[in-house]
Amino acid sequence: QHNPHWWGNRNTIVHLFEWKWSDIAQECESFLGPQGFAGVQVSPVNENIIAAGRPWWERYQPISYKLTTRSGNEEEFGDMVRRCNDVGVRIYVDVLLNHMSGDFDGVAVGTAGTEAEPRKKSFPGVPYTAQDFHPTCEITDWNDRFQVQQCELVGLKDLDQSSDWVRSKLIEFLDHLIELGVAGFRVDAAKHMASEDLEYIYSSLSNLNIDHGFPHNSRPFIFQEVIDHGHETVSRDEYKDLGAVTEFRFSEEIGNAFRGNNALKWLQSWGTGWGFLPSGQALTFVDNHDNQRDAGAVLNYKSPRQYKMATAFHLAYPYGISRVMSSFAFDDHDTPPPQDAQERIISPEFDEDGACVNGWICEHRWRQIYAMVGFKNAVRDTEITGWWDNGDNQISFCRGNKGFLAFNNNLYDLSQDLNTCLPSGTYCDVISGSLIDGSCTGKSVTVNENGYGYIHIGSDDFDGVLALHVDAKV
Ligand code: QV4
Repeated sequence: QHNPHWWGNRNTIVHLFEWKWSDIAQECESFLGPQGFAGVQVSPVNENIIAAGRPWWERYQPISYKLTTRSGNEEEFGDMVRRCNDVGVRIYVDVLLNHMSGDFDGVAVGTAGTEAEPRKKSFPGVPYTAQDFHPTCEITDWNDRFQVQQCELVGLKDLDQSSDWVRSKLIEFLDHLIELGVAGFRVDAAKHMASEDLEYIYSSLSNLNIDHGFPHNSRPFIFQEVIDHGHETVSRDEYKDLGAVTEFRFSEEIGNAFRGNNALKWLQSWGTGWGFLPSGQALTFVDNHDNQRDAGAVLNYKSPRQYKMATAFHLAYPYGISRVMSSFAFDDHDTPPPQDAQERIISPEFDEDGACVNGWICEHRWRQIYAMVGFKNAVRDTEITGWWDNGDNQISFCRGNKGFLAFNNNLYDLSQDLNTCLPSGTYCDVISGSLIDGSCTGKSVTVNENGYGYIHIGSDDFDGVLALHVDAKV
């Protein structure tokens, strides 16, 4: 279940973290479809606990499988899926199969109004009772398989996926989403569930809904959240044949490289050469909604120059199933999404350039990022050729004869003739500008009959990357 069921030549997923369904529907029609995005990962869709201050993470504490959250209700969800599919943008849902909510004093009331008593492991909205869960214990040793898979991740009531009842409820929930037209799932905390149980669940799911344009016998796309830094007892390799797996080493290493901790020249062997999963099994990202909040090597929107360079490399180098993060501004781990005085999530608003203004960051609307989504579509099915580097932090490469990228992460200019592998002509650098009505608003590069062009990226240019492709020829 590794096929993401992309439409046409599209090949990038965006995570619209905490967005409302009606806003995503609108975004599919007005932005994502036109810009060639392949799909959207949406926040959890099922009913969750209500935590004080409404932190984003309350959505990782399920109360039932009713489809009502702060992002909207079932009707709005169904409408979104249909409208996005209609413009060739797939929907992937973040699903919580590992657990229900953590402790809550007394009776909790969820976002759909359902009552539960998490302390007693009583969730009548499903229904689940104590016997559907593993006995309570704490994960203290992350290299102890039993603890990782049968104890409680941060105190979240740990479902027993080997039980027929639990399996049937999870399959029913996922099948309901398939019926509504989704293309697949991000499986949260997959590492905390035995791979045999997941295999049973995945293989029991319905085929995708043909009324939403999926071919007969299409299997749901699965990508599993397994954090494996390379030395874990429960490893990514146990899950990779069931579906794609999040490749966290990619995120850490790309951050290291573009922060300058590792010379860009080493990226020539990027991918499996770095010990990453085979390309078709790896879900890749510069940052995700968890590690963007941690200090460390991982880059996020707060370091925009390096972040844009890392994202350009991510989308230009043919490795992995790419996902772009779209965040809201945060100060700390608990910052809620943009919300009003009644704690309702607010809709993104845009300035005249299309950038988000009211607390939403919308990295996917940064020109340098959506232009690279277009680049990736334009060069699809080509290989890396013509690698060049200066032995340090200046690199360039071609994607067949369809695209060319150059990066300068040195403190001096990159100025020289380089092989772009492109047919002769003048190309618009889609990073510094756009091709509008046949003229380029940024840098242009003239390529001669031998495929060479003069490339300049000043060390103090606004962006440290330049990108040319055949769909942006002046
Ligand atoms: C607190 C204490 C615990 C204690 C518990 C007892 O910290 O030590 O056992 O109370 O009641 C929130 C709070 C957390 C609190 C917990 C339970 O932050 O302090 O525990 O609720 O009340 C998200 C957030 C968590 C949040 C959780 C549930 O990141 O902070 O916890 O949602 O709301 C590992 C896993 C990996 C996981 C990653 C974060 O291998 O699978 O940790 N990633 C996924 C998601 C992530 C999500 C979860 C899993 C849980 O990507 O966003 O956690 O669904 O690496």
